[in-house]
Amino acid sequence: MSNSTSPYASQRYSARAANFANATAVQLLNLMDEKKTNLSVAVDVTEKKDLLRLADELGPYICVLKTHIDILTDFDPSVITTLTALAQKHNYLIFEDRKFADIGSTVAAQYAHGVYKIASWAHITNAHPVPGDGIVHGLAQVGLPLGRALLLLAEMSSKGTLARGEYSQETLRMAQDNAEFVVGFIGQRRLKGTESGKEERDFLYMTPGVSMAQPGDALGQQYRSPEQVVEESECDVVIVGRGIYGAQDPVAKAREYREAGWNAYLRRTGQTGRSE
Ligand code: 5BU
Repeated sequence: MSNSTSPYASQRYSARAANFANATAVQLLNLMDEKKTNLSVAVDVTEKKDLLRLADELGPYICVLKTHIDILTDFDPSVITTLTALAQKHNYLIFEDRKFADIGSTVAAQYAHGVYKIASWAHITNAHPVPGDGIVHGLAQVGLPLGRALLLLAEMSSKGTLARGEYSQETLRMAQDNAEFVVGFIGQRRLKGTESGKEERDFLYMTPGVSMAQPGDALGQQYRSPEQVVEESECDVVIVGRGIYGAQDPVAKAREYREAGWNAYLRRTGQTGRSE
């Protein structure tokens, strides 16, 4: 077992479900242990046929499907109907990586309305904390009645990110004050609850910028391995994009990443071996 900085990092996902009041967080933690996966795939393709095919093929290996719905060139509402059916078929959650960043009143409208009606289908979405608590309150007005969950961007994977240090600690404080709806973070490491001066509580950490093959890309992306993310940095969900959907055989790659992420979790939590 690693030298844990958080009492929650050494607990099993399903045991941690009891630490959350939010039904979506509870569902996610339970299904991760059931399916034996802490892998999320970022399916950043621009045609609906590719998105839906990958969602179906990769579904058995993932706990979360991460979307950027606004990069589809041929979006229509049937995409949502099919994505929702696939999520049920394969028992995973959908995370729309929308990165809301405006005042509460505006984000509430962006979340509920427009072409995509994100709140109506995305179990999880995320927001930058930069506007202050109002962004969380605005999104919660729409999302909480629907049982949705929010992640705050505490850190980013990209080179030169301004989301660090005190900014990240303030993000933790914002989550602690709004924990009914904010179930965790997009981040690169588990933040210590006590650093914000508040009582330690459990949050989910989902981490993009993961590759077993590349150190980064030409546009500032920085990659780390599943082991670094899950064991060293004590994050919970490994998010992989091009490393999986860009491979010749995405299913084979998804299996590899799932195995690496899951074994790192087993080691972190002191469980030995792996039962398929
Ligand atoms: P990649 O192909 O594995 O590099 O894709 C990473 C995905 O995660 C992509 O959808 C990004 O928009 C997303 N992402 C990220 O890379 N880094 C971050 O800090 C955040 C999101 Br927040």
